Order: sequence, then structure tokens, then C-alpha cells
Amino acid sequence: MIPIDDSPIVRDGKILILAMDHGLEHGPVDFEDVPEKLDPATVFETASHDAVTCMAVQKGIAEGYYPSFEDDVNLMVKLNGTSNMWNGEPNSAVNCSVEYAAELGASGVGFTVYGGSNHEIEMVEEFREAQESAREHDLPVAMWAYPRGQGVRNASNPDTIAYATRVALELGADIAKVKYPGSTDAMAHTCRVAGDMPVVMSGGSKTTDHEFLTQVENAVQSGCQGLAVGRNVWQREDPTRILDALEMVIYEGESADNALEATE
Ligand code: FBP
Repeated sequence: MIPIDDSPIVRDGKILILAMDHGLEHGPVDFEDVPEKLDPATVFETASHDAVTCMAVQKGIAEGYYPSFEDDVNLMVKLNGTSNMWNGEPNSAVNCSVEYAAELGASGVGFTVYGGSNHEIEMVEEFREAQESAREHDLPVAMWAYPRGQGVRNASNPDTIAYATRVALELGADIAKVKYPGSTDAMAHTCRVAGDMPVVMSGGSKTTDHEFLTQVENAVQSGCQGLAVGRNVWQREDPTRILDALEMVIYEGESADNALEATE
């Protein structure tokens, strides 16, 4: 397999995944304040920003929209997902194969594993199949490493987040996407337990420019290679501006304050 740093979804050792699988995971409610973003083409246009190393979408969005953007955007196909209508113990249906993701033009694949769910065993078995198939296609695998379910008392607990990150390394993920564990020390610990595997911070629900960029700055300073973000970019009125600022913080090591000032 090609070294992760040589993958097209990595730029100068850094990663910015623009995720837009929310229509499946959360439903149209995430687009209420930005109804124009219901058209996936608008988010693909945003993903053509230099700061974005790939855009993560589900199969149906890749099939319908990626052909118009393949020259400007690297594609990550999410191989599993669940709707918010599912009310059971956390699980994620595999809805796309690695072979088909490769056919669609993917430069990487994404896979959710809910550690601590009663479905963890089957999810890890499904991950095994995807990970080994991704190796055959030379595609990096990003694990959405989300502790969630009956075995998890507190999904925000820093030790739990570090554990989920280590699970990603042990199972052969190339990138772990994790929630911010609350402090720079905890994030640094999370990155340490990941060994050489890049860790990217999950964006979360939309916050202010300052709050969001400061958290990204803290994550990057703690050893994170970047970000996998959705709402904090495309729910904004001006996604280009926040991407300009993210480019400074992630790739140039600028502070959130400097990046905000420079992009005002
Ligand atoms: P956000 O930056 O908007 O949080 O997107 C990242 C992501 O992992 C998406 O890929 C996914 O749809 C969503 O968050 C899952 O959110 P939740 O943690 O609420 O399940």
C-alpha cells in the first residue's frame, strides 16, 4: 500500500476531509438554515478549495455528482451509514463495497465503527473486509472512531476517545476521525496512542468562527493532522472564508486569531 503521506487525500502531511453525509446520518434537518446546500453540487464546489484534501459522501451522492467534480475534488466514499430513524443500539449498515467506491473514482474510503455498541463485533468484522479490500485497491481507510452504545458510559471521556483511537490503529485504519476530547493534553494523549496513524478531529455542530478555529488550533498543536468537518464549514454563510482560515491554521500553523484577522 502507498504510504499515507503520498496519498492524494494528504497535503504536506495534513488532512482536511469535508464530510457531507448528514442527509443520511441526521436527515434534511441539518440543511434547514442552508436549504441551498441540499443540492450536493454546492458542497462539491466548496470542496474544490485548496484546503480540502477530499470530500466524504455516501455512494448515491458520489454516483450523481462526483462526475462533474472529479478534476477538482478528491473523493472519499463512506462505506457505511445509518439514518437517525434507526432507534436501536448504534450500528451502521454497509451500503457500498470498496470495489464500487474505486469504480466511482474514490481516493479513499470511510467506515464508522461504534466501539462499545452491542454491534461492535459485527462492525469490526465488516471493517476487516473493507480494510483488506482497501489494501488491494491501494485506498486509505479513515475510521469514524466513535465510542457509542450500551458499553460506553461517557462517549466524551478522554480515555474512551483515546481507546477508540487505539482500536482504529490496531484494526488497520490509516486515519482515525475522533471527537475533540476536551483539552490539549487529552488530544495529545489521543494522538500518542495512535502511533504513526494520522488523527483528525471531528468538526461537530456549528459554533462561532472563533470557538471552532480555536479548537482546530488546539487540536493541531496537540498533534492532530487535521480535520474531518461538515456542518462547521457548509452550514456557514461563507464557507470559503472559513476554509481560508482553516488553511492557515492547519497547513501554516497560524493561530486562530491571526487566521481570523487575515480573512476578515
Ligand atoms: P460534522 O463536522 O458536521 O460533525 O460532520 C462529521 C460527521 O462525522 C459526519 O460525517 C456525520 O454525518 C456526523 O458527523 C455524525 O454526527 P453525530 O456525531 O451526530 O453522529
